[in-house]
Amino acid sequence: AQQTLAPGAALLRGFAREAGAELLAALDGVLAAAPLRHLVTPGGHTMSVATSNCGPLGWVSDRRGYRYTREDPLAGQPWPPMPGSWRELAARAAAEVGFDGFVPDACLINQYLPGSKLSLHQDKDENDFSAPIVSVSLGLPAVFLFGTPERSDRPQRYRLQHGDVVVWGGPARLAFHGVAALADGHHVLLGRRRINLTFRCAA
Ligand code: MD5
Ligand code: FE
Repeated sequence: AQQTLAPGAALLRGFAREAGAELLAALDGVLAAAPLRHLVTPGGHTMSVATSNCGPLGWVSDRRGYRYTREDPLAGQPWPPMPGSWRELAARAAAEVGFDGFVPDACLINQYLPGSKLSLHQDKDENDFSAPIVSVSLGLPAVFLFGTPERSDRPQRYRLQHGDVVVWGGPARLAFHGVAALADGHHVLLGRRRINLTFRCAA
């Protein structure tokens, strides 16, 4: 079942539910090579969400700005490879809503603990806005805030649960969005955590 949140934004409820445990089996290895860290924004705020990356390119932020890099600045090494099971799941989800041949070159990993949030923002550090972004929610549920390309428009709220996948493309690609402070809880596979994987074509 596919729910259209807005033109270009498709919610595939439970699309990654069956693969969830297999996706998570690859997570520890990725994070051992590229540990989660709290990035600092150009404005000097430390993000409450902890992030890492895998794949050829990874998204980073520091006082100098936001950008994609080939190396993890923490490890001084290339980002770890994107697990095949992750890339395939993302490609299947994209194809399900008409984006055939989606080959992401970046996977951003966001970890939310109770209280972590992501303020309203646009994703515009990628070079090609015609490619979609695929987002996979795992662990604790979160309230996703989904606005429009206009910052002042009041966002709609959607509860995203373990296994939910959203494909953002077309006119939704530059919508303002964020995640409300994570409520405490317990998930059988992830405990007190929410993990979001976002697959992108950054180059
Ligand atoms: C998250 N992450 O739940 C979200 C999922 C980020 C981020 O926002 O930048 O790391 S990705 C949601 C997304 C991506 C691209 C477009 C839109 C939403 N949108 O149009 O709303 O950690
Ligand atoms: Fe975003």
